[in-house]
Amino acid sequence: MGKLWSLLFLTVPIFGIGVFLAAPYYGMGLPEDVSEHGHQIDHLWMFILWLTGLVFLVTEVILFWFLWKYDAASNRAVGKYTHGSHNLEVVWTILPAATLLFIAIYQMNAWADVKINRPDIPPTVQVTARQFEWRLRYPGADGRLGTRDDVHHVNDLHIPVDTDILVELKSDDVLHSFFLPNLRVKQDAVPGSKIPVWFRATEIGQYDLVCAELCGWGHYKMKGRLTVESREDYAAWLTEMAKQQEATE
Ligand SMILES: [Cu+2]
Repeated sequence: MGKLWSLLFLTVPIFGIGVFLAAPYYGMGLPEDVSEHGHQIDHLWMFILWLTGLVFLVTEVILFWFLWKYDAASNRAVGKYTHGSHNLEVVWTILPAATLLFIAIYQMNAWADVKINRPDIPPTVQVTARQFEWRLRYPGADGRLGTRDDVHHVNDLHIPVDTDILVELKSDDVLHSFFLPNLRVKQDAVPGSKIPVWFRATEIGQYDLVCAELCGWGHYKMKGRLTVESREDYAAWLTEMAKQQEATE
């Protein structure tokens, strides 16, 4: 009976690993990446997944082996008690520390691209998160934000393809998180701060813009849309929006 329990236990990690390996074939892997920097993020993500997956596999196999070998039914000997091993503790402290240090250094370029090396351009759009929508403000014909001809819009973010985009991110009330899964962009919107976010989309299409920070009862519906279009279509859209706005003023 004891052996049967250890086999039953073994099915859990096998099922867990199986689900992970099968997920991408059922459309449950990472969402399609349509950003210039996305492959760096995905690479780090996969690297950490494989590393932790491997550690998981090894520990589960060892755990299973001990369950199998030392089940109570076939082992009548009294257990041996120890007060720990200083050497073992040193090893299992140094190994994770070295791994974390390696990851900290290994990810530096990706971090710099996404959070430090800001493109030297004026903001493409100002995004203000509020309960529970995304307010968008584009510079009008004068190309400058914060003037009378700014174009206002809600939840429907348009950007040109293959162009550096600089978002000025704000929040009107509480913490939100500006999340473009297909662009591998996620940044908290913090009340009182203007936070720059930049990226470059490589594929024309429509994608999700969602809030990734539980921000109140309506968090679930704080959903916008990202439209990546050609530069011409984008310019035409912006002109059309400005015209509509003028007509209702
Ligand atoms: Cu939110």
